[in-house]
Amino acid sequence: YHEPKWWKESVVYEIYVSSFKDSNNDGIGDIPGIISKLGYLRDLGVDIIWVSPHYKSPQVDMGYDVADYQKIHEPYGSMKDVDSLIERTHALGMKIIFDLVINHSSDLHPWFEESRSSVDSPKRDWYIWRPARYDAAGKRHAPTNWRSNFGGPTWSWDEKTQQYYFHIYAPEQPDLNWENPDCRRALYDTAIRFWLDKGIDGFRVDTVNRYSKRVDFVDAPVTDPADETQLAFHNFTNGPRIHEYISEMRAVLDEYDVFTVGELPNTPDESDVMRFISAQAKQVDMVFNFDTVYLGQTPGDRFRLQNFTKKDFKRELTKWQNVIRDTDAWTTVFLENHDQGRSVSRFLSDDPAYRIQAAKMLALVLGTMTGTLFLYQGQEIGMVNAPSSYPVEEYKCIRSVNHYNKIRRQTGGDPAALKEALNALQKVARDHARVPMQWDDSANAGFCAASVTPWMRVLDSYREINVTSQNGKKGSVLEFWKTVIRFRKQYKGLAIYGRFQPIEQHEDVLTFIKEDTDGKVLFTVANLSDQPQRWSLPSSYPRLKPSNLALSTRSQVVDHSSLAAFEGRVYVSDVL
Ligand code: TEU
Ligand code: CA
Repeated sequence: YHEPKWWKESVVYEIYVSSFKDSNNDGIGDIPGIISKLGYLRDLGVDIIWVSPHYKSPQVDMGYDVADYQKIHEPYGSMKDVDSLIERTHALGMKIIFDLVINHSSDLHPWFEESRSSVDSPKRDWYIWRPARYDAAGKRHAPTNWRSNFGGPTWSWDEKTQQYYFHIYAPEQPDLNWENPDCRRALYDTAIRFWLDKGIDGFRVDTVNRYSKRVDFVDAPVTDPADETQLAFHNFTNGPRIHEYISEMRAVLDEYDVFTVGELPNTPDESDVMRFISAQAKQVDMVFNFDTVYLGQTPGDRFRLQNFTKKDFKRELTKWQNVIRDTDAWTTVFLENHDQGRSVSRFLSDDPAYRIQAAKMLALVLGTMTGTLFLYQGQEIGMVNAPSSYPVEEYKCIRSVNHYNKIRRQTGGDPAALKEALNALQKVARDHARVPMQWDDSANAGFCAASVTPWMRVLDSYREINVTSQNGKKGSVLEFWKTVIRFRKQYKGLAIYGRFQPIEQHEDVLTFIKEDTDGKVLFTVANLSDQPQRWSLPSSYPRLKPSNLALSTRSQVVDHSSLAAFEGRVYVSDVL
């Protein structure tokens, strides 16, 4: 049903530059560090590497605040290093994509410095400026009551020119004004063409649905009277001109043979999503939907945790499989990235008794789903969240720090409230994905020399969870991922392109069928719980037999009707 394309069949691996591998022992990962690990990635079965923002940046939001689209963040290396990264990746038969962050820039980008210099600046209109509002008492207020994504208002006051500028994220990340065609053209040239001319193979497009805002700037309804700002992402997500802008950008990308994956926050609605991913609409080739990773979080307040069930997890995990099934649209398969806690900790269990089984079971499930498969560094070895004993000072992400400080301010430092805040960080902070990669069991986990202090503390779990101890070791998470990736490619007609059919057997067990055009069948069964469960091969698919076992998270399968805690299996009708 889905037209085959190289980027649909590829396994993409996200590299978070600052935490992947430090080559020169300054405690910060770098481009030469990535180059030194390309062989490892190829052996894992990776086809495409996605490099997190490596551009010049003051790093208020870890490089998602770009100060120059054509310069390299100095601690990461030089332009020569990046050129050779591209060349070496291609020489090993892999492709490479960069992160495209053009909804906003850094406040230190020369464009913003020019824009803020005077109301008459030729670049004034490249950012979003509005006058203040004044109440009856003459007190100054922001143009709207909208809340930004990292907490606090979406507007910051500029003393010099006596106006507010708009920012969805931190005040140091002013939004570019996409309404201005000169600004758009400058972005296409400096941020897109410049890198595609160097031969990269596409982009991961940051917050692709936020370029167009409502420009009438009306207040959001007051849902949180205690707060000075209100939940307002509807006003700056999927705005009125969004598809016009993306079409224009797509025409630039189509000058090259590349692919794009867009990030689609706050867009649960199927028809909204289809407008981005249907092949006919020619917007982006696929998007990241966050339905699964939002589980347990409250919209607009990530750290207000809620309970969720295995049933919820199954529903969200399979949502887009069902939606795209009979369409020309394509999707992504992922559970981790640099903004999320570790999947094993978030959705299953990182108890040492279970975490290996759980990580392998997720590999098997993701590996048989339709969509382009994305892995995040460390996921392939089953890395887990920092433990609850991890002190709050170790959390570095702007979002985590802002949240904790807000609770401290609001409660006057109430110990119970702070404990709850720390508990939320331990579950869903972005920091868990940003700690150094665990390469071996030497001090600092082989990320940097033992004598160096890495920019983020290495998790103590590196002693048990690291690449060296798993590489070549039968039964390890890493070897299992290699097996799953090989399997996925060998059986791509089923695992990648097969028609998805959910089968419901038990609340805590995920079961689904994939069928190809020749009538071959794949069956995935996965126990999401820490209890043994019963299951059966679906009788409506008589071609499936116990002897068709193709993949299993355990070395020995004794019983074809029960599963141990977190066990998973795949059966394929023509495997004998
Ligand atoms: O994130 C976009 C974004 O809006 C996230 O807050 C998203 O809603 C959330 O991660 C889903 O759980 C991107 C980058 O991935 C992030 O690292 C940046 O901080 C952000 O853009 C700003 O550039
Ligand atoms: Ca370094």
